[in-house]
Amino acid sequence: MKSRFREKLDKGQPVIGSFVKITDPAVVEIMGLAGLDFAIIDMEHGPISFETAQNSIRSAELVGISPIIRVSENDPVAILRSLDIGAEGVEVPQIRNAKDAQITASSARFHPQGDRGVCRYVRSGRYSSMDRKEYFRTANEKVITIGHLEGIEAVKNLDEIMAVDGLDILFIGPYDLSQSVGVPGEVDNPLVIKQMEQIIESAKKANKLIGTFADDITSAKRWIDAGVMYIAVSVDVGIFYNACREIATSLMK
Ligand code: 3PY
Ligand code: MG
Repeated sequence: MKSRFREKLDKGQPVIGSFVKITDPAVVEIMGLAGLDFAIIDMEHGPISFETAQNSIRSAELVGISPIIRVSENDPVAILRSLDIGAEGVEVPQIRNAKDAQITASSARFHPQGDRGVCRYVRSGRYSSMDRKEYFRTANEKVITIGHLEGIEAVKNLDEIMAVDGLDILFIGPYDLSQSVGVPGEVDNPLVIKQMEQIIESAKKANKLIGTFADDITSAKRWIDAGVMYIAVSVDVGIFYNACREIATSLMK
């Protein structure tokens, strides 16, 4: 069965989610109950381990939100472990060239599309209770691969990265990109915006799906209008901080 995430993208509708750094699986569950399409369980930044991520994936499945793991680096083992514990997709930092993109694409799929390490005694293979052929076939069909373009090298090599089959979504990381153009953290700086707009235009011409991160709803709307189809809006800790801050500033003299 297709996830809501897949159905929306197939219909040409953008998918909306957020990053998760809090270790309690309730956070992903709440995001699902609120109607978000995906949760990116962040193992690049923050304290989340595979053991914790596995429980967050279980809670994602309870409420129909797609669990994506952002791995710490473009490492085939990190990618296969994320998929083995049940993530629907992997999001990989710092894709710089076609070789990086190829590593991500093939590490996430079994033969003949890739060389993902093979074990069916894991959660994604229902601990060996699933029919073998069915497991290897459906795993390749379902998986979503997302590669971060977040440095000038990636921008220079955009055409060769886009030519790699099997990288489903190209995700612009505005924060790392801002550092790469010399203005760390200034995600609204025209230097960053220009790079982002150029990547989006080239990707649209090549019929590639684009994703990005937005700090808030206003910025998310801007990128959706520009054609971004996978948009991560803020981070659990930031959302919680803003809500607490609003209570404090609204009610305290
Ligand atoms: C970045 O902006 O660099 C990211 O990785 C996502 O926010
Ligand atoms: Mg980044």
